[in-house]
Amino acid sequence: MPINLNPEAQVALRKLEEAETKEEKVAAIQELLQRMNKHKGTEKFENQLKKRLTKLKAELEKEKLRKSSASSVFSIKKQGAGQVILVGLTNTGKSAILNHLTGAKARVDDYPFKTTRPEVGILDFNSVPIQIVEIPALFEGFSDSENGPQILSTIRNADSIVLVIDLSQDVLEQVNILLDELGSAGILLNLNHPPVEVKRTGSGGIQLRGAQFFDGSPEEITNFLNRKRMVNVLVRIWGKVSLDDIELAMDTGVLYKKAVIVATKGDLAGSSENYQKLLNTYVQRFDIYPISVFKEKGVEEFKEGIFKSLDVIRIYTREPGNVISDKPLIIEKGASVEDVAKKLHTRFIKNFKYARIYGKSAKYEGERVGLDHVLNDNDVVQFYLN
Ligand SMILES: Nc1nc2c(ncn2[C@@H]2O[C@H](COP(=O)(O)OP(=O)(O)O)[C@@H](O)[C@H]2O)c(=O)[nH]1
Ligand SMILES: [Mg+2]
Repeated sequence: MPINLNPEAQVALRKLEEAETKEEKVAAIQELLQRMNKHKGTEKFENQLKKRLTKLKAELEKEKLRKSSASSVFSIKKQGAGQVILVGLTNTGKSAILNHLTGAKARVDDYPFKTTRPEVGILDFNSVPIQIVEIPALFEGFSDSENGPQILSTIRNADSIVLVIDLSQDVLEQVNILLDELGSAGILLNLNHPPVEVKRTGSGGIQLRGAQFFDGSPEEITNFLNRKRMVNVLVRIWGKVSLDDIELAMDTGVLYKKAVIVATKGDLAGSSENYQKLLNTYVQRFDIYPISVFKEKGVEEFKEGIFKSLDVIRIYTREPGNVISDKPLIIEKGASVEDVAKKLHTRFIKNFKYARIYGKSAKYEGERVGLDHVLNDNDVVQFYLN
């Protein structure tokens, strides 16, 4: 802190020290710069402040881009039961997949980077419409390229991601590039949120719950939070975590997405060896579907995989005496009878007597259940109302 700071500026400086969000920091720096009596002795400090302001504004801008998915040619309105984005390097067969699954007419050829705008189609998966989107190919350094941030924000908005890996090329390098580029946009695939929550409380100092799960001493956490000037926080830990995990959990810009891998061009020479390599490294983390669009191999399994990646279930409904709906209701995994009722009509809740279930979640066909019964994929729910 520079000496000879006028009292007004000192007040502003205190505000800056207490500022928590980037917006608050920007406002505080601007106020400080305005209120500060400038002279030789404050020059260096002034420059530091300006630099910090520029950096903060740039970061805010980037965050805004990340969050905004509206008003860009790269933002795609969702349709159907879910939006699935095909992400891969150029020439890996994305357009061929999109066309084959949906009947879209994206250009397929050997010329690189020919898909420059998102291409969209609807896959009809046993009467469940699923939106498939091909975005322009990724490459190393993509996140810093002209349309990179917008396209990455499109990916952030997706319900699930398909990594398209060409089996006739170096498979591990492809996955590495894709994971790197997505990671630098804060998109993490098939990873769980670390088992820790850090919440600001406004009072009460630093409270630590579940410290026994932390792989270090509680003081390390306290020191870390102090360095971040976080004074009143509740840290809840419910599984093994490191300091890095805690920092990751505090980053609201990080998104955890579901993803599968489709391994393309399985008809080409060398594809089996490359498929093995892919399995050896990634089978734990990703479901991997080898296909050949040319030979129409593996496509049905891949469609199932796409559906599975959406974490939704199909529920068929029927009112007593009525026939079963032919189009399923699509609802998130783990949904209960109550969630289904809510989707149908308020009277299904208000006048609910009980429901009968036919399908995997029923102990026996036609089991009588209440609103809190948890459903399975393909269950039939029959409502009985007052
Ligand atoms: N052998 C083989 N080639 C394919 C297959 N799918 C696509 N290709 C070829 O791979 C090249 C790139 O395909 P395209 O779908 O345009 O790739 P994109 O750039 O990822 O959209 C084209 O020459 C396609 O004919 C496949 O299943 N087998
Ligand atoms: Mg293409």
